[in-house]
Amino acid sequence: MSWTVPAGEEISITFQNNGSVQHEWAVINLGMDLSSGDDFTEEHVLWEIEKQDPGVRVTENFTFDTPGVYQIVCALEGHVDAGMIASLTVS
Ligand SMILES: [Cu+2]
Repeated sequence: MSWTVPAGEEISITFQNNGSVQHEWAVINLGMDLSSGDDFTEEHVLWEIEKQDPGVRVTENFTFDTPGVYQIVCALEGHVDAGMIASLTVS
């Protein structure tokens, strides 16, 4: 999955957890891409919608100042390795 958003403009991101366990939506800093969940530390995170319970829908706003391709992950244990990894292009 991938998304594209403009740099320098506040955007709204709506996160809805349709799963049966908690999930999150974390934006990884440019140049710090993860290859597996084992690599993850909080220092990797530029910004995140923190973990949410099943059925929860939240909307938060954020402004990406720097163009680039950002990795998006759910960094809960085992979730990156289960395929919860995506990309967000800021242009
Ligand atoms: Cu997850």
